[in-house]
Amino acid sequence: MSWFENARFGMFIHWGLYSAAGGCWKGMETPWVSEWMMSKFRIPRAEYRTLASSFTGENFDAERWMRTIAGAGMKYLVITSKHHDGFAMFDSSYDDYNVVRLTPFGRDPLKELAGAAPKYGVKLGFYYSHVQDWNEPGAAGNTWDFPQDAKTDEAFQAYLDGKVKHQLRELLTNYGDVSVLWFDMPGRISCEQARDLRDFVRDLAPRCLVNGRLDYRQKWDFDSLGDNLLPFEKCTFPSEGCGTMNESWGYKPSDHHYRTVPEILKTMAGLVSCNANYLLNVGPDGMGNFPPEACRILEGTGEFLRRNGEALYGASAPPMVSTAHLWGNVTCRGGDLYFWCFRNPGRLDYYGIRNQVESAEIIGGEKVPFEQYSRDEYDFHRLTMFVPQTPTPFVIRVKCKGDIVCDPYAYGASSKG
Ligand code: FHN
Repeated sequence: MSWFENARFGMFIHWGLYSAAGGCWKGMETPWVSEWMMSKFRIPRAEYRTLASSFTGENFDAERWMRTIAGAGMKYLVITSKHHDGFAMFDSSYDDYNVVRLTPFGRDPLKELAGAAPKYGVKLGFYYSHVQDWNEPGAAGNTWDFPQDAKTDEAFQAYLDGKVKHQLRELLTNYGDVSVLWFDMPGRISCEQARDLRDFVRDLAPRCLVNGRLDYRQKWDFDSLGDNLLPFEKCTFPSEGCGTMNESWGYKPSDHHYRTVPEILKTMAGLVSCNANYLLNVGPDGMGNFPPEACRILEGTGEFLRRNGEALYGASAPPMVSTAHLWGNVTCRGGDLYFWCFRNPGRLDYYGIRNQVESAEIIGGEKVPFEQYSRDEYDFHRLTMFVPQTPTPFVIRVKCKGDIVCDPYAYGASSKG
């Protein structure tokens, strides 16, 4: 798990046939996320597959994607190898319903990404929709082509033993080191079926991590938090939160609800200060372009992390109970505390540190004057920082003598700000 817990920041990519449609079907636009278009419009599978002819991928360049990912400060990538529509974004011998056989693009993007990833120090993971598959009669989801009463336990098991295992074997044997298998929407899977899939993955790729959405009754290798949710307390198990930059996971050109860079950084801080990774989604279009708004956000995170990365990589929640404050969040690495400030509190009081504080400074900026006050008989310790005017967001590094020793139940911090 150590690479995963050090990495803290990864890219999620939703890329599939739906990317070529951008949420529109026969002049109608889905009000929902674009990758659910087939289900929301109950598009017959025979018609949906015609979308393949407009998936050109002509601007796809694995090296460019990897440069963007690494440049944004991300350490791993999880890309849809098969989303709920059942379309394989890799060369699968299971059937022709895949990107190589059916689209004018005709290439295997996962192969090209697997080739480029090591050069950029990016670990590769595959999203795989294991229960929903709208192209298969025995899988969950498609009740417009296949009657619900045909979805028997036997049919579902046959789907798992057939398509799912066949394709997982391909993914885990043809693409070098796969670091994560990211399952989603476990729905009807039983404990035994989930365990069997996990064992299947372990046998083929012992080091590949499996996320908690394999089956919600267990957390598996790491817990997948809810979409676009922040934990409200520290995670005690390796965890990851995933989120969108706008609303849709798949490409949807009409969705301009992009968060700002400080908002994205605030989500990042909210997650890592609770011990969770951040998997941030991009939905490229059918030609393989990242939306320009997404590129601007990724440049912004990269720029921030080139300066402040020490507050993120290998960092975790501080030992204090509270990690979230009105001005921002606190992370910790060894004897250093990092105060991610999204508004300047002016005077910042932080309670509970028993160590002697050696220095406080804005990373890449000014020193922060501070004083410590304690009443040992009450185990009362307060660090007061007088934060100079500086543009937000910024991070204050507080160096303590030795590893942090604290009164974990101290308030953590309060401030006038
Ligand atoms: O239904 C999917 C959705 O399309 C998207 O893939 C997200 C990403 O976490 N997962 C499901 C909903 O939770």
